[in-house]
Amino acid sequence: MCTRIMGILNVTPDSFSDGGIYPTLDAALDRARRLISDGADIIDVGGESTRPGAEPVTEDVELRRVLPVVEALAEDARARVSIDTMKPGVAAACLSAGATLVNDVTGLRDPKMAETAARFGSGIVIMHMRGTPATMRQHASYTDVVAEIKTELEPRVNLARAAGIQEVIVDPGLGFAKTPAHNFAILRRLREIESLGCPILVGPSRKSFLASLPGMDRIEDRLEGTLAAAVIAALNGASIVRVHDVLECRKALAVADAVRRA
Ligand code: HH2
Repeated sequence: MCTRIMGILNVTPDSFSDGGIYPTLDAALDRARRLISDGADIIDVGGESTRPGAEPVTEDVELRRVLPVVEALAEDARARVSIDTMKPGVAAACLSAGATLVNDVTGLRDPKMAETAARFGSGIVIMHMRGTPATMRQHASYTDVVAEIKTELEPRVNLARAAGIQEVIVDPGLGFAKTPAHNFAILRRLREIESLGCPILVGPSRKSFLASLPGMDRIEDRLEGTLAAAVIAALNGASIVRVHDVLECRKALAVADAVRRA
């Protein structure tokens, strides 16, 4: 069994770690090809940053950023294309351009999203978040973080299934309305989320919860921490990890996968 890797491709000016790095279609496609040759199974294309305090963008702006990339990548067909969006209109355009997975950080808050994914026969990633990227920090208060995430994800999973979506993936949403301590507890207790009956995706990559540990203040110093978190997630039941550093993660996960098989 191999843990799958979702490689991150943010075509935004303001993403927290790779914003503005791929300003042209060619630069974005070069990056995507690199992620694929490094071992990404899925490319997750995002056109709106979700970092705390990021400015929301209109559907038109988001589509102008992501659609040409999705079209070109879907044609290439060496990796599956996922669209990271909370807007059903963006999802629909990208699914008709060849994406086969919708990554919704609001976890189907807009009811049209489930209907859209079902209509195109696409998979869905239902991520846990409270509030919005602008307000989520105020909502990072739990009595039992893992139990509450499960309780809040369950109706969304049921909604997706009722809409007829076959492939439903859940994600506890590291860094979204969570303190560093919550994120560590989620990684330790990830298996408890398995009872939802869905594959689990985890996104630890370069995130600020790692900065609560020594030597990881700067984003560029978070690779080792990201790999440790990815390995722990894989050993605790994650089927997919979402990362920027695909080659390094592929090697780290090869060890985790070998240990799981041994
Ligand atoms: N994290 C981010 C964005 N999308 N999707 C899922 N399913 N899980 C995550 O943990 C997740 C996500 C935030 O990271 P990034 O894309 O690097 O930054 P930004 O939102 O600033 O573009």
